[in-house]
Amino acid sequence: MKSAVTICLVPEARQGPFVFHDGLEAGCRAAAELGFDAVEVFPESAAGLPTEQLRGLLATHGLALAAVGTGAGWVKHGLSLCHADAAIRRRAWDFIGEIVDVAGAFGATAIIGSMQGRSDAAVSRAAALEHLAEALRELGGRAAAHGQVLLYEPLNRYETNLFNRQADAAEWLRSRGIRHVKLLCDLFHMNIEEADLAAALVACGDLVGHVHWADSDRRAVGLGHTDVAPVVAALESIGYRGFLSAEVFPLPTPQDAARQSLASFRHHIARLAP
Ligand code: LER
Ligand code: MN
Repeated sequence: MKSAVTICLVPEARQGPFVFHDGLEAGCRAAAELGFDAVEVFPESAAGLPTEQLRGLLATHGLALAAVGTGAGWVKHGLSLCHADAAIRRRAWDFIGEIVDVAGAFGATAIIGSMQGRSDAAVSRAAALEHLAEALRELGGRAAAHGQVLLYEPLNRYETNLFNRQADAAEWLRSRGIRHVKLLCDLFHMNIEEADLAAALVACGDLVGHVHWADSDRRAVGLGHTDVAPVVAALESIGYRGFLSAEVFPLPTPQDAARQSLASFRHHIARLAP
């Protein structure tokens, strides 16, 4: 497993659960100085990701790009894949598709989290799941053209009513035959929704594609009350080789959150212990 830390480039998401908020250069430098393997970036849009600068920073600092978030489409433009308005759904597809392409060029995945939307009075659950399935099929295929998968992230009940539990999402992906899509298992959301985090990960098996490495209070692992030892054992048991990416609040400071995230990663991934 590999370590990653989040860099947010969206001013509107400054209060969000991201460690670094002061630009790509400062974020990459801090990530590398601490010893992370990779960064995960939350850009304003595909066009808002300065790809040449990012390529240079990754090379200079020996970092990989773990994943790219798409949530700015929701935060800044109110786009979502299940919106009642077909034109807005189309814009959401396009917004995500462009990020899939830019991430794919770096050998990285794109994340669908808050862009999934929710069912409501205007969109029934059945209709919302049809919209989601159609989008995941299309965008998963687009990721596959880059040799990547697309990441779908079940969120807690306060953020979506589509899928809150990992195994429900896994079963749905399998039953619909949706390929090239894996799950982003965020330990913060899972702490709210799962009876047993480790069992949920085992049930998902090879559909686990990415992990947000966060404690129960969405601070760095070790600053809340989630017991991550069984989580790591479960990930090892299913042969997970991907990223544990710190998507947490920058508390008490960004540096502290990053340092604690990496320390907890090293503590629990024994072979990487210093
Ligand atoms: C995004 O990764 C996520 O976890 C959502 O809750 C948006 O904050
Ligand atoms: Mn997350």
